[in-house]
Amino acid sequence: LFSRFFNFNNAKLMIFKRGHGIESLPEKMRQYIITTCELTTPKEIHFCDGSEKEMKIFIKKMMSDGTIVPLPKYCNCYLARTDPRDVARVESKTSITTKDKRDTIPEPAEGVVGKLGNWMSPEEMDCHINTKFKGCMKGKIMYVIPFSMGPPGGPLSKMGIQITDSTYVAAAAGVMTRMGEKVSKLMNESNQNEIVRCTHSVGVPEDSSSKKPNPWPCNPEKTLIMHKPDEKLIVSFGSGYGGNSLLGKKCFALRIGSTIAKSEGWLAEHMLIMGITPPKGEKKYICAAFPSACGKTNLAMLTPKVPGYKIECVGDDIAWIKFNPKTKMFHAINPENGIFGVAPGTSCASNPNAMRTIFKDTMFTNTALTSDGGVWWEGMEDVDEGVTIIDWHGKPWDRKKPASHPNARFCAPARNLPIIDPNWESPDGVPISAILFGGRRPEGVPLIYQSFSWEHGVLIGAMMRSEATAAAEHKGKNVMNDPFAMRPFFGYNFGHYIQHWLDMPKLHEGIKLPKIFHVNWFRKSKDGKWLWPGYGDNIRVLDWVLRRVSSDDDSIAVKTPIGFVPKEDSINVEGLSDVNLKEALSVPVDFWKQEIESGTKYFCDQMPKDTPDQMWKELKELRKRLEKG
Ligand code: SAT
Ligand code: MN
Repeated sequence: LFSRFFNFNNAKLMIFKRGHGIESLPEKMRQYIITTCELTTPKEIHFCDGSEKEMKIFIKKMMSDGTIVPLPKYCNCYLARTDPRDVARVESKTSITTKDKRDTIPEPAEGVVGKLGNWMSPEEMDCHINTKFKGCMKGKIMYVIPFSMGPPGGPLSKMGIQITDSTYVAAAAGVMTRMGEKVSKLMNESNQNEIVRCTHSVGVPEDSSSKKPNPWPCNPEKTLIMHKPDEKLIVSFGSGYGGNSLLGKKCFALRIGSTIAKSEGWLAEHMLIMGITPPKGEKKYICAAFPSACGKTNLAMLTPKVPGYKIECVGDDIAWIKFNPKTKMFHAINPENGIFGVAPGTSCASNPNAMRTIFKDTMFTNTALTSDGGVWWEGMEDVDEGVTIIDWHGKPWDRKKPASHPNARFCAPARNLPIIDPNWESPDGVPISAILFGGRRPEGVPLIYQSFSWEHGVLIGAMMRSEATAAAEHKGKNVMNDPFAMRPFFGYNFGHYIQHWLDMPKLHEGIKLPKIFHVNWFRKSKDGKWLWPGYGDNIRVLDWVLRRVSSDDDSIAVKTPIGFVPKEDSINVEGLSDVNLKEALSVPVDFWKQEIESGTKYFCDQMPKDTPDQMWKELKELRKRLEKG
């Protein structure tokens, strides 16, 4: 192997620990690395061992080439500023490759543009790989990162190898995944065909004659994020940002993950996982799916405003959910190892637990910098007097534009979270009692309602809509369909995905299914004021969920056409001043008739042939209930 590298491109192998290098990997992975090396021609290879010493090397390199600046106000924290063209996921450049297009995306009605993902042919994907990646790592270090999603070796965990030419990505992968030696050893004992291969390049080779280092190389014109589920292959070019480049996250854990989950009978979802212990009751775990930048991180680490409740966080973004034959329940793991949260809006008032987590061992991206060596963003408490602010472009802040980018992020190890759940690394996962769907709905959608059945709950997930956020390239505040909060992350045809959810009771005999709810913290009154305080007061809503889960207590619920809604006095509003719970819980019939029409139109337009019959049936029953009033 060594000689092959030297023969082909003179790559210098940098292997930090003898005996645990690339030569220790299984054959298929070695071949993958060799082929990628031959195509991309890096000057060096760095096989990541995941050690602290290695992280220090990454940090030093990024400081010297200007990718990051240190934040002396905190402990081991840094700030990266990206190229302003590379600040969010690019959904329009993200595709899935299957032989048959219909396996990837539903066929829309004639004349309708499909909005449920992008398909690319195998030929086109091969062509992009061979042209875009040819020589793209010239003059650069190629990092090889063996990683595990979920506790290494666990029954719900999966492994991958990421190749990248970005030191920032290698460092972030060390926070967001379990990476290094422990995993590469495990790879030899596992089925090689199950290891997901993830190739990434920022798409800018280094020219030895260039004078100034480019602190954030990227190639926006040529950016593409491609997936081939059949080969468990992810190939990403041109972007160094978040979900485009940390391939273990959305690309593996959700897109490829959902295809594996489909074939193995489980669910890979865009959901937080949290434990809730009520004052005298039993601890329960729930999952919740909201679109990107709708407060999943805030809910996952909520500080209850009502005393006596205990919240513990398992994960804030992704859940792998599998039937456990012993408990007959769904159990979930958080496949990630870190938190990649939206910074703007995070404060001691909105999310004190995040604020206790992120000023240690954290990499910030596109936040503002303060003159006392800290960070700042919109929504954070004011800086001390005399402290000045440099905006996310690195210029003195002129206060006319945001100081921090709206999709600015913090990337912190999950273990630093003071309320991390004691079972967060349990290889078998935690038992799930309820699933919450939600989104930003300024109008019509009650604070909370509960589905009548699993199948009705699936319809609620499928009809989810939310105001667009800064996590992707969409502009404005229009309400968009985001079924299951998975629209940007489906790895296969959404119609088949719905069917897979519907099949759960059939696939797992005797399963005690989680109860399904829909929440909306974002409803506004006619004069534009929030109807619900949100944040720490959301515990009042979670308390109702727990009571419904524990006893199906009908005395606390009212049946409405759209589902069970809390009886007004069953939500504790003690200590809240101007909350109009009646309005927050109301189910306006005309709004809901429209909602059904737009839901029906969505299915008819987007997947006339792939919508499962059960969905049409659920829609029909919902319509009937509403008409009866
Ligand atoms: O940029 S990420 O995809 O990692 C974050 C998100 O959109 O949820
Ligand atoms: Mn997310």
